[in-house]
Amino acid sequence: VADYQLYYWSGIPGRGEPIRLAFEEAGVAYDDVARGPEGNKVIARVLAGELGGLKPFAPPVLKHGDVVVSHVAAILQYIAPRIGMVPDGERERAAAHAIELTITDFWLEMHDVHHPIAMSLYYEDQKPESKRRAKHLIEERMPKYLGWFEQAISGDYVFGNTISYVDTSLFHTLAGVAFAFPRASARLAATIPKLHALHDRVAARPRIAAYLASPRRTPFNNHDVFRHYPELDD
Ligand SMILES: N[C@@H](CCC(=O)N[C@@H](CS)C(=O)NCC(=O)O)C(=O)O
Repeated sequence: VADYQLYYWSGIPGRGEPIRLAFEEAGVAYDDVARGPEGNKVIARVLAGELGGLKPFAPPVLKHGDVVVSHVAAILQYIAPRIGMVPDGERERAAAHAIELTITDFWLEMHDVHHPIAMSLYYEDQKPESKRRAKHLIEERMPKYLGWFEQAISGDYVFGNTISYVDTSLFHTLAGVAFAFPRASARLAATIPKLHALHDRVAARPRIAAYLASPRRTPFNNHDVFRHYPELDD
């Protein structure tokens, strides 16, 4: 049993992936509990409050000793200093958290494009609204978010030459955008060269490359935040 227990749906990378990537790059062991024998049933128990402390609203949830944390950005903020995935300075740590929270906001918009009316309805039941929203996402929101991430990169990585959890999260974000909107993403590429270079640099790091080639990495699919519906990508 590892010191860190991650509770997140198996079958999708989803919002578990930024946390997995931080552990993988750090070379720190974690248990991906729902990928164990009990499968996704364990998530219902966690959401019912079984781990103690504050009952989580939604996964991902991380348990470390008697500490239970939910929300991607809060989990990363908690683990990063312990696993060496954020610089020491208070300014850098505050900036890292702000960037991760902005990634969270962007992911919600990437989700809401295929669920613009309700999460409880199928995409097929909200296609005209999705199409309308996709135009604004592609033309306004994607350039704004990705352009903002671009200007936050100060060197090879966000914090100069030191990799942090923000870089592994941006890597996965850019990969998700390319999966969901390959055409829009190709058109935007020239405006975000540093983000693309960062993506490739993260992918080539030995531990990340080994992870990506392993069965621990679940491919993107259409049950996830990032979904590929070609009709939205015009
Ligand atoms: N802000 C949260 C969002 C968590 C979230 O939306 N989780 C999804 C699964 S990926 C969920 O179960 N949502 C249920 C709901 O919103 O009712 C985070 O960053 O972790």
